[in-house]
Amino acid sequence: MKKPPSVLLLTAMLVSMLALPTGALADKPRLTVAGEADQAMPEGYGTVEENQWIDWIRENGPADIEVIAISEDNDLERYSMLMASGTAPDIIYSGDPVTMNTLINQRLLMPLDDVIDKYSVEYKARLEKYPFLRDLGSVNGKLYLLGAPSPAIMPEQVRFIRVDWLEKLGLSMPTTVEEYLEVARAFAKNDPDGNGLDDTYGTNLSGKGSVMIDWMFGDARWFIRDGKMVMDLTPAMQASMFKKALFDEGIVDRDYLIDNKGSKAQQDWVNGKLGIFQTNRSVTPSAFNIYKTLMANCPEAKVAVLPNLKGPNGTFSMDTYNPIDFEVAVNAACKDPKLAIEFIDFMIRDDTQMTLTQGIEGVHYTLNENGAPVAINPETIDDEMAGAIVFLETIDVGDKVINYLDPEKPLEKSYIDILHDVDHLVRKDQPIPLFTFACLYPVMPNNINMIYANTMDRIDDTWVNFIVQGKMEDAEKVLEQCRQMWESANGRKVEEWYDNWYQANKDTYMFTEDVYDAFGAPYEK
Ligand SMILES: [Ca+2]
Repeated sequence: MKKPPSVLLLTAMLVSMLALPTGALADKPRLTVAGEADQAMPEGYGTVEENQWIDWIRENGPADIEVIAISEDNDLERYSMLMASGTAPDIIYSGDPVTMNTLINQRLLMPLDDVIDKYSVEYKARLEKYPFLRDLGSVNGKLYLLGAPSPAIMPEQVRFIRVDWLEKLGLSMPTTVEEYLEVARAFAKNDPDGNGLDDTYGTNLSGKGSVMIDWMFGDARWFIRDGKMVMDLTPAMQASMFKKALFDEGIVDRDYLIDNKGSKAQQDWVNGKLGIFQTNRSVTPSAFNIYKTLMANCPEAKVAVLPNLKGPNGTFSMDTYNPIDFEVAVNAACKDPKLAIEFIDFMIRDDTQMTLTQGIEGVHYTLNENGAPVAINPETIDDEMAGAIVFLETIDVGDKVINYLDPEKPLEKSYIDILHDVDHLVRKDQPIPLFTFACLYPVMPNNINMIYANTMDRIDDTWVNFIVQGKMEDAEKVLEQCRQMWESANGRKVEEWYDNWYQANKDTYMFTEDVYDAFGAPYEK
């Protein structure tokens, strides 16, 4: 039995309370660190603030840390409150760029250029390797935000298709959005599973289905055209007409709006009742489990990856994992910036990240012949790792899954082949439809964002209404309504702000093409 580190910690705390700092831990300076309040801690594994991994960080890192749990939902509010009372953590964590930018504008975060220059080893090396991290993490020429780049742009979303159904119905693999509709229609109507019942769906609008269709029609809303940033609502109409056809003809489950997470669609897929599954579960271990379940239920199934489809506005890469995340900063009130950056350096070291994501070698995992960690107790590993603080992690999701699979086993080999095809969904010759990757979108000031977010919500609702209860021939009329909504909500102001931003940044910003250049698509490596 491994001795729980918390006993060691308790001893150390007692020792320090008695003012007899003899252990190494008691000598370490204190640092407060934001933790994720939202993670559910399994019983018996401590809390977000106190658990075996926090103890491990205290023992192995440069600081005696105290974790302050912050919920993602209202983190700006909470940080503002804590900062006002001088009790906010030294290390700030947020996945929300609006939170980070607001704190920067209120001068509540620390510029880190000098601190990194003087004291950092690891993050300094990261900045040298990825110089764009400095530009993108800076506001008004000062570096505030620390980021993690991925080794490549990794595809996240995918369309799986039942090739055995194509064969049975004498159809070929769709290559355009029109062919996609035809095939999905046949999958829903022509009894591809041969049981004589009308019990199959062509594809799914639930879960990621709806946004994946927007994407397929290039509905990016913002477009760079003739040297200007412009808003265009037309692709949303094209996508909505396509969705309406799927809905009206019963090619999709008409209850898609209540299957928000797509779990019903996933059930249909693994039960052999869905022909084209639009999902973001492609390269993670859970995706392989879904595949395994389908193959157990329907051993005759043959699954392939649907290539990117040509639509009226082009052919686009599938949506990806964020190639860069900026999620860590230092509180302007931090009294020991040197310690803060040393702590961050410790946290981003490869060996630290390995421990905090996979556990301790020999206890939680062993390495397979690819050098990939394999959990010793797969059933309990998630519980074991709960509460570990992991940030600025550089991950290569796809490779990781491939490394878990054994090419000697036919089922796993077939998923390795599928993963290779998934890699081809992200490609420079078919760039994503956005002018830059979503994680790099400029943050609008509050008053502008308010107009934008509220109006877009209303426009989205209008299209949903059109899909479920409108008339197809009214599509142009609905588009005109949406345009008027945008006009009367003062949308011009948003367009003005966006174009000003574009004119000021067009020569230096990282646009879609630059991201492809910097990271490369996975199969181009
Ligand atoms: Ca059937």
